[in-house]
Amino acid sequence: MSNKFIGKSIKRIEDKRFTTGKGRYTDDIVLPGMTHAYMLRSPYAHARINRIDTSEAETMEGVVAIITGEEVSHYSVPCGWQVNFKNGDTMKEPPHPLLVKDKVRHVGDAVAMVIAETREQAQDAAEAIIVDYEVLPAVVNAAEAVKDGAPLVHDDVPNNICFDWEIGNPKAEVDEAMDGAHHITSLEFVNQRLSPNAMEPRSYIGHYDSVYDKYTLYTSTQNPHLIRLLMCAFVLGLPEHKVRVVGPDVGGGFGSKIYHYTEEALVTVAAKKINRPVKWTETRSEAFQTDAHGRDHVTHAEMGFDAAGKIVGLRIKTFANLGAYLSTFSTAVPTYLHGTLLQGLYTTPKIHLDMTCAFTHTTAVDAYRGAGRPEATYLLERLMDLAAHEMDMDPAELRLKNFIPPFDGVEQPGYQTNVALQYDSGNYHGVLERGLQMLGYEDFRKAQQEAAQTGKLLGVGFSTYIEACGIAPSAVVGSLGARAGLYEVGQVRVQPTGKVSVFTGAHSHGQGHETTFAQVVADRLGIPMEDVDIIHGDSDTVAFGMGTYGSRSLAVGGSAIMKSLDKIIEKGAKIAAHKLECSEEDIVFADGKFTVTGTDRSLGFGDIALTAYVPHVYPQNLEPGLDFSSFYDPKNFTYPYGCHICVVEVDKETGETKVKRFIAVDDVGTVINPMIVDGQIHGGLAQGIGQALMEGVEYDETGQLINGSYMDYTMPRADDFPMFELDRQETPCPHNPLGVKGAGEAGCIGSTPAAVNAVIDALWSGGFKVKDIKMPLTSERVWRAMN
Ligand code: MCN
Repeated sequence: MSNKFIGKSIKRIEDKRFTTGKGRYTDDIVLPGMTHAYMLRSPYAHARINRIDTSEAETMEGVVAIITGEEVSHYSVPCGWQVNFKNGDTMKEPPHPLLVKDKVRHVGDAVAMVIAETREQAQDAAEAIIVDYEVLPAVVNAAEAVKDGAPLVHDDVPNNICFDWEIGNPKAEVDEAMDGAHHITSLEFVNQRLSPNAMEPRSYIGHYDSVYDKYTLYTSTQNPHLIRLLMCAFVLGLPEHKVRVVGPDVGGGFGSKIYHYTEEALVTVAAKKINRPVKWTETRSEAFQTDAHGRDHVTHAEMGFDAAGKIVGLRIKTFANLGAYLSTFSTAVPTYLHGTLLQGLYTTPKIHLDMTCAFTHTTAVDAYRGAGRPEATYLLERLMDLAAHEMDMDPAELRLKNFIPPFDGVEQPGYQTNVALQYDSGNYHGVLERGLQMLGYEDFRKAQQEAAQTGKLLGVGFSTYIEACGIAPSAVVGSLGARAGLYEVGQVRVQPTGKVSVFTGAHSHGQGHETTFAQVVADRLGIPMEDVDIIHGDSDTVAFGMGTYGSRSLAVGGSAIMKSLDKIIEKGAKIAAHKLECSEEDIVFADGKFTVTGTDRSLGFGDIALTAYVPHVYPQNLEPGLDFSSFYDPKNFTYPYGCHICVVEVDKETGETKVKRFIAVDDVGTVINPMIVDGQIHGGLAQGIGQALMEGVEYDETGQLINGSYMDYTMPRADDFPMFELDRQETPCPHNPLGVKGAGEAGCIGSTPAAVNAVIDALWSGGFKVKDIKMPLTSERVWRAMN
């Protein structure tokens, strides 16, 4: 494979349309006869519906139809991942209706869908619907929800517990290790709820073609095929071959567009009912209220150390908030995407997580960039820096002392953790040492001491993280409760003229696949990148796919394409051997040419492509054409890791925090496009530091969402950050053909604890021995911590 494109910062092909306003998003699509829908939503977190009266609304101008819960009461959206209670009982999975008819369970729960000629007419009519609500008490916090007497979200779910769950070593062994510890650092904290804030709000169009009896759903989704499967097999019972799902250009998702949302099924049902297309696009307020949120853990964690600073045990109790209904992957996030990462980068011999997942009167919580892994990293890395303060040790040295030794996964085996996973390859010392070098650690500590003497608070925070991504191995995820496989599909169609169409089941919604996948294909075939077209996002065009999340697209989707490229080259070699009159074994393929070994006799890729479509000139036992499709299901996850270091200055008078430097040294295996990976890391860092210092969804005790707009929900902006200082280490993944690990979430996973640790370190440098400050670390909270 030549490396003309791989490893190069090729500018993103797709950016031409995005930066010139030519992207084609769902809301840009206009179909003949299209109608517009508006959702009437509950203003209360918990209320019984005594009556819904649509009579006046139905007579209003432009109204085409009004759908209420009664009409669609036979449908329910299931969860995609089954988790069992500790005792083996199946998790509680109450119905998730498309529209509520009896009881609303969070602010924004949908009560009716109004369809009209225009969106404004639909909204006007929705406002004329009378709903008689009987308001009930609500509970919004998972740790409170499980207490006796807390208001119930679902009448048949006692104490609101969806399931309890544990992972790690037997609890008694962990207790024993902790009993023998020289020092125990303990921390109670909240990993607060976040809103995903994709730039493009969710948007759907349902279309029904009565001539062909065919449905089309245009949806701003991260995985068209999965939505089709869920909708056909589990929700509406439609024949899958009669349903086309198209995910056109999608303006970001960050996890929130993985799931099958009720409105997707509703526009589909409605389109057939009225025999006209139905478009629904949410407002930004609806996005805050109804796009699945992320995080929301309440945790008590303890880490035990021996006298030399070696970790002897880790004991955790967490309450995870699932919201009012189960979203598609919500149950997997606090369990298999979180508990399995609690080994971190350390040799911790005994680990136990006790997890309780609870329903509350809030929006559903599911995967938000990082999903479970940022929560695990936050827990470990906060404990590490705090332990260093408490034991008066250096936080970098404490980590180096506890790191798993380097291993490449080839000569040295993968590292088996105590929490189920086997890491693939890594050199954890390498990333921290490089980070320290970039920081100029010794000089920083001197400067910090000098600053403290003048009353200035400088702090440094560390975070050395690992994550499991390239979400797949069907065998593994299936055994853990996934209700679908997690392979990927890649089809390579070489056209007779040698131009190449690649169909991938991955879905790009900002990640740059059209560029990076083309880099891989062009290098493998030795052709120009312009000769490669990457096609995704349409279930009628792409054979199948499992979509994009869990930083899986390159490692799993790219590997599926590689598998098909190998088949193309193998068949090409057969054709070349026939034409060059030699044995197939004597053909080598490199730089776009099939050559007879040791000679200068060769045929170009284009020549072979054309020949493949002229069957009478090559062996009769070969089928015509040059077109292969492959399913790739890896052996393991990939395990990127890295070191993030944050330097802050805290104003003693106001508590205001300024990020002065942010260093990130990440190892995402072999890098296909350094510029795109840098962009992915930058975005992730902004979101991770955003969680630490600015963001957080707040509900009051009645369940009102009190910061559901950009007036109140603080998003980080470019001028909140210094230029990020990035570097990389490349330890190839030993089990996929490209040696790549995921890069899409790394920035968001490592950065949050680094930023919080930096503020805490600044406070300690001024003599304020603070253990924790609730995120986001607003100036008020920091000031209160000091005073
Ligand atoms: N890449 C690379 N070399 C590597 C790893 C990745 O060149 N070693 C490139 C890939 O080819 C791809 C990009 O980096 O172009 C990200 O690849 P990957 O890590 O495989 O992640 P996915 O493509 O599967 O994207 C999913 C990931 C997730 S889970 C979230 S959440 C997220 C993210 O991507 N949401 C995003 N990045 C986002 N970026 C944008 N703009 N918008 C979102 O919604």
